Amino acid sequence: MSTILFEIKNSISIITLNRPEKLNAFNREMSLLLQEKLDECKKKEIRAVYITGSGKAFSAGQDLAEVVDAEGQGMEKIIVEHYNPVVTKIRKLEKPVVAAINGVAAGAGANIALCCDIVVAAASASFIQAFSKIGLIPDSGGTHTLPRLIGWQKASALMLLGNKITSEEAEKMGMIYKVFSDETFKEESFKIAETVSNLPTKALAYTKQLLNISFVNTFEEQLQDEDVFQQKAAHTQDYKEGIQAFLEKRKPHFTGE
Ligand code: LHQ
Repeated sequence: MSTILFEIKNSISIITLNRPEKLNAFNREMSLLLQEKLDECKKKEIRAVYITGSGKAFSAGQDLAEVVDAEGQGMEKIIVEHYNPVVTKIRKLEKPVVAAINGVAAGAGANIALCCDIVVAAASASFIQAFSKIGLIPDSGGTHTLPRLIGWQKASALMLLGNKITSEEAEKMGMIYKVFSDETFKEESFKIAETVSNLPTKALAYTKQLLNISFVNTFEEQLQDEDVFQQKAAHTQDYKEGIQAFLEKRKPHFTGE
């Protein structure tokens, strides 16, 4: 069985982390395969990506057995070849990425989840910045993403203490978008992917790019960049359709063009 399951349903790529017996911990194969599949999502026909885990976890982060394996990848390569490319590909992908957190998300597993565009979780899921417990620092962009999501103080405490928090706590502090009951989680989380897959893909991609650069831009620079991207959005077919549908009082049919 492959460590990453990949399926395309309508225009949605479904990526499932698939090492359930290891709580979907990342080994080299899984990290490289995930990168390959994220690259496949650049194809024009894909209009949304849905990432989840198989079994009871989303991901327990790095496979710790692989780190100490003398035959395995040295520590030097893990960040540069495994995690940095994964989170960079997710942020740069010009499609909305929905992370559906079905169970525990720990270490790099948590921070990969948190860099996605919309993060939703099952009520029984949990999040742990597990790094300090094993003498490491939070990676996969966590030290950049988490304080921006929930503020410096909460991020600092969660990263230093390495406490497990429930998905409901994560929702309350703004770390994730929504929690669904375990019973409805699969259906409701997938509905979000379906919804974004039918929206104007290019406008969503521009919005994502604007959010990315807002981390470094001044307010004035951001206003200029909004102008640039708004001009681009106004040249899309979907913009024409959106306006037309509004004026004709009908539902728009967006094609991603
Ligand atoms: C695992 C793992 C795991 C292997 C559970 N590896 N087997 C970057 C740079 C370089 C190096 C290191 O890492 C990184 C990035 C990182 O991600 S660092 C953080 C790595 N992750 C962790 O430290 C989390 C370790 N796991 C846990 O703390 C617990 O397993 C959690 C809280 C995730 C889940 O707890 P439980 O639900 O009680 O499950 P469990 O602990 O019983 O685990 C079930 C099985 O999965 C067990 O195997 P076994 O053969 O005994 O059934 C674990 O050994 C295995 N497993 N995490 N990361």
